[in-house]
Amino acid sequence: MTDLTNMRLLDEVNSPADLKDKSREELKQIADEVRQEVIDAVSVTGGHLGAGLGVVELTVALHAVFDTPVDKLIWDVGHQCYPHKILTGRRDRIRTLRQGGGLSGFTKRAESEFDPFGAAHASTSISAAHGFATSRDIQGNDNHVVSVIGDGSMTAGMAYEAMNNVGGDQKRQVVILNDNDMSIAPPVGAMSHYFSRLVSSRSYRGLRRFAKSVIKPMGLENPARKAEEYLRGFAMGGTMFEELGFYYVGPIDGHDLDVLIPVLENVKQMQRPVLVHIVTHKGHGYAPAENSADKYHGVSKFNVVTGEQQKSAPGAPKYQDVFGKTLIQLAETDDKVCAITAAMPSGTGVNLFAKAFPDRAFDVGIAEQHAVTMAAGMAADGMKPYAAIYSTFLQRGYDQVVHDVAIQRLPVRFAIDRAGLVGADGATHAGSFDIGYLGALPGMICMAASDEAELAQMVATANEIDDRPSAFRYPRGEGTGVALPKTPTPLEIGKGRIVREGTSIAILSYGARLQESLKAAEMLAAQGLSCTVADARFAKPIDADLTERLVRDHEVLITIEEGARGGFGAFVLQHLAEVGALDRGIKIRTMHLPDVFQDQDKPDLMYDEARLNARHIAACAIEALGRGDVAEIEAFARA
Ligand SMILES: Cc1ncc(C[n+]2csc(CCOP(=O)(O)OP(=O)(O)O)c2C)c(N)n1
Repeated sequence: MTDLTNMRLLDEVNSPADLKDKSREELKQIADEVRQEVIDAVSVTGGHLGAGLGVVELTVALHAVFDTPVDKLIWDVGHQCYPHKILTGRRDRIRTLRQGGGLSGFTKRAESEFDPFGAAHASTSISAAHGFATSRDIQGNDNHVVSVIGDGSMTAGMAYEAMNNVGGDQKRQVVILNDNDMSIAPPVGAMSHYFSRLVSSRSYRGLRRFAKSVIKPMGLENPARKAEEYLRGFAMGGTMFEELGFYYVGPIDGHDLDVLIPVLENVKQMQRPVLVHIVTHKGHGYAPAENSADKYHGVSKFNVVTGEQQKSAPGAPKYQDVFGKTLIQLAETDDKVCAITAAMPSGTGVNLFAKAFPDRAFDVGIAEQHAVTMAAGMAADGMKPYAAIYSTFLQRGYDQVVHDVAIQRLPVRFAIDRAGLVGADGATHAGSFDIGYLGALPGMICMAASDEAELAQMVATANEIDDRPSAFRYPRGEGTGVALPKTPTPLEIGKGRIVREGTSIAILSYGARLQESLKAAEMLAAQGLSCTVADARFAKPIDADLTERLVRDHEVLITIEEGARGGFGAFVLQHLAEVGALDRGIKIRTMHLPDVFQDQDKPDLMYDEARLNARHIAACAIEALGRGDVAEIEAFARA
């Protein structure tokens, strides 16, 4: 293992330009040093590890061969870009990855000129690259455009929309297919089988031998040979990509710089779309990652020597597991219940359901649009599909929610995980918008769970809703530790509940800010200010009686939600306006996420920044009421 204190070659690399004069052997050493640096950094920050380790050699080769940032290098998802960050002037901040104020865990335009396009959601790279290539040609520039996309991300429709366009236009650009035979979970679908067939073909094994015996000695020292002819020797199979208009090269060993560099040098000379199929191993070069089932896709802090990850103290069950287990309970007596995930089986708890009911669980790949419409089809044919999709990723399937589900009033159940702020993954992964975008749809039923017992009841409620779509949202992470119902019972549709009775201030919470609302009520009570706290449960249909009663019987109404403006608070205001309840000048405040994309931090600190924690709620109440002491609230919060 490389000694971190003695990384002499990597110390000389402040930008990719510093790779240009390095020999092949030096580049190999730099790759080893980058790998060690990634392992060491992620061991203290946590984050995406396996994917980055798999592209260390590719990253070195790309920066050695191409002239970034003039040449555009676009990483799909961006979770594999830590080696790229190390080589592009961000090594000094690499131990701030995913921390508040630190480097993003993905590519980000605002962070570096070497990140020409930001990402974090999958399968956008070929489209973005095609935009760069098209723009380049219009402007008469001659830079290269390279995108790197994983086999998992190749399961999304967007990648094919882009390839269709690129192959038709024939603009010069390079797509690297980084095939490690993994998504977060093992990859699914026919394309995955197709890639495996290409890779396991005899020609690939032959090529590896060929690469060792021919490329190394030959290198690029045969200028008489045209690049295209030279590469012909490598192109085997790949028919599908060739049919789509790409020049296919591969599969080649993505960990061997002696293969990668000459191939990229040649590809660089080609005047058309090229697809280079490289084979890599997720977690390459770090045994604990290589040997684990998920290849250390995402890790917490860990011990570099043993690979052992820091475990959080066992606490309340995770929301995602409560969802999975409740669905199992329902499915035991209801053979129509089934679950769909878009490449996130463990993240959504669908893995638990899949174990219990393998025939009724479906991982469709990174294909949220397809997942939603497939669920619509199943619902139309009498099944009870639960589409378990993170709030942020459901954004990609929105037209399908509108056009295929809502307009046809099909009873798809949307289990919306990661609602609200998510912490280290930052703005791209925050579940901010679903309340507004689902609440706008006629006929939709929208619920939010204030704790894990409520979630269980909502899973059961959705099971009963057979004449229209429904959705329930819940946060990332652990529940609050409340007892779970033995048999979850359905809730009355459109009815909230009073959790604490008071007189002056009413806090109407939608979702998991309920705990902070209750804490705020305590803070206010300490000042003699009496507070009602209600759990709205439903944003649609809104609980008209409850909302109207709260404004009628209190001096101040505060709504609070873990979502963007234009969500629950807006629905409450619209309802009250429509029934004339605002006409007499009631004091209302809507608390929601701020109108900015918040950078990553610890979730609690992000909620602090969003001013949605207990002391902010209490301060908001005092400001609206015109009585009480905000300074005292601060003191209470510190105590
Ligand atoms: C639209 C969308 N859905 C889901 C995800 C979650 N996700 C992040 S990485 C990943 C797997 C990507 O697999 P692959 O492209 O093969 O890259 P690898 O991690 O194997 O290098 C998934 C499903 C996402 N980022 N974007």
